[in-house]
Amino acid sequence: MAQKVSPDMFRSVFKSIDKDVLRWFPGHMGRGLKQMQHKLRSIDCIIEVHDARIPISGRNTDFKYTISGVKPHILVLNKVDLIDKKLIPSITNRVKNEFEHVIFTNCKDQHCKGVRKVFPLAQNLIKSSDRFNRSEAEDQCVMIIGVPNVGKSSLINALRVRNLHKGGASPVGAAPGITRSVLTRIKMSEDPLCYMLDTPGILTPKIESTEVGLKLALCATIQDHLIGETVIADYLLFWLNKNGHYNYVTFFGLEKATDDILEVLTQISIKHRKMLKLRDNSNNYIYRPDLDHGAKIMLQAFRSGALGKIMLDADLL
Ligand SMILES: Nc1nc2c(ncn2[C@@H]2O[C@H](COP(=O)(O)OP(=O)(O)OP(=O)(O)O)[C@@H](O)[C@H]2O)c(=O)[nH]1
Ligand SMILES: [Mg+2]
Repeated sequence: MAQKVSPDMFRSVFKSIDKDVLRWFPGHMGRGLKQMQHKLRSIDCIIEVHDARIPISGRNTDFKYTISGVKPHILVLNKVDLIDKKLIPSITNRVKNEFEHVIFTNCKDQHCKGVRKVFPLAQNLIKSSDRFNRSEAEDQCVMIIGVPNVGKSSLINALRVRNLHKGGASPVGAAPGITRSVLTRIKMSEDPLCYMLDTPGILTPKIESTEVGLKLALCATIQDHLIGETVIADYLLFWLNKNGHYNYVTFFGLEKATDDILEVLTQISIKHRKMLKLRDNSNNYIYRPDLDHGAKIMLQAFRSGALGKIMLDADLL
């Protein structure tokens, strides 16, 4: 890149947006939370899964009061393949006051060492806990909780394959809200007899700030259409410029780094030949770049890791 760029050349704050659009608490989440509370008596350990790209932001802190209480608790930061591994010690350090046990996982990797640690750690914690009302129960039950789309069902499937090599899988999908109710128990091991319970992703009904809401949206934990792909893509552009990540310029074939989302989306739409066919005032056909499609491509590039390894909470460490 010929031009010398630095973060102070770009916006320092993101435009304010209506906070109501960031709130997503559909009926299945309220029902799911009730089902989870109902099952609590039969749970020995809680595994909370969150997205490693936002290790500090967007966790549902209400879980501590409504779900986990005094049960052994493990924080699994999943999608570690999408962040720079060098950040793992500082993330662990940042969350250590809240979580004694933190494991980083990539559930898409069959050989992930983090995934391998989850089951033995849960076993140890259950063994060393007094299990309250369940001290007589022979089977163990672990509940997997977290906000939508962080990989809860993927973790269950990765663990299930590892320990049993058979049995029913939990449905997984790229959009948030795939698991919609507390599902039947999935057997993790025969000896000791241990089950896992998948649950629907549950966001906090009150998101603390616009920035947290937009980070959650960028990581696809809130459905895109609620906020709009263009707004989320604009936040991504803002974040990339502010944090000095300019590889989007070459990736999307732009001339230079820019703060103008319309310029970026126009270029992406043209490059991908995504055009809208419209009629002008004289009723002739004209073609215009499909900016919504451009925004979808831009978000997909971030979410798949094609824009590089990006940890959105880097400034909070
Ligand atoms: N890159 C990457 N993607 C992952 C990983 N784990 C899961 N995914 C993807 O993340 C998406 C969501 O996975 P799910 O397992 O359905 O997430 P969930 O938390 O059960 O989602 P809900 O049931 O909707 O709350 C899917 O597209 C998975 O393929 C991971 O470690 N790395
Ligand atoms: Mg799920």
